[in-house]
Amino acid sequence: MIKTILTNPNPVLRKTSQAVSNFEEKKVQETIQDLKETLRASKEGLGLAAPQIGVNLRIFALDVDDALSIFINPKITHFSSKTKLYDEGCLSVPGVWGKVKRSVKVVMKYYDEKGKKHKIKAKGLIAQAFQHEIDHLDGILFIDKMENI
Ligand code: QAP
Ligand code: CO
Repeated sequence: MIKTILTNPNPVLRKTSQAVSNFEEKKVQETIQDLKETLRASKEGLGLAAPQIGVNLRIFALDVDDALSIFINPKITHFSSKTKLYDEGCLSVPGVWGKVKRSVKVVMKYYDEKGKKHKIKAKGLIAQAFQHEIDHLDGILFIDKMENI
């Protein structure tokens, strides 16, 4: 189902999300479907995390180059010391864009929607998006980190 995207301020966006323990659980599979449908419907959206649709589970979706992927229990295992100020926005903070300091490269472990384990390296926009979406799972919004320049 297409869900309403929660906007700041909403306490659900500030909670620490729980790790998925059972991938077969109905709530988990429903959330995955809802993230896909809601992100596709948003058109301008690049990423969407479960708390943004009212579910405090550690799941997010990314839609890059017309490929929508699901990331479950993501954990960044390496942040490059090289950082950059990236332009960033968020569907939960509509109309606001600003600069956020992010690592240029990351290594991230996660599970896909079938429960298969992955470890991937990312740089640039994808690395930025991973960091932004994992922040959502920890109750952090990009405006908390935005620099005044
Ligand atoms: C996070 O953000 C992100 O304010 C995903 O009016 C952002 O999809 C990762 C959006 C930038 C990397 C780079 C925000 C659309 C979408 C708005 C989004 C808006 C329309 C933000
Ligand atoms: Co966001």
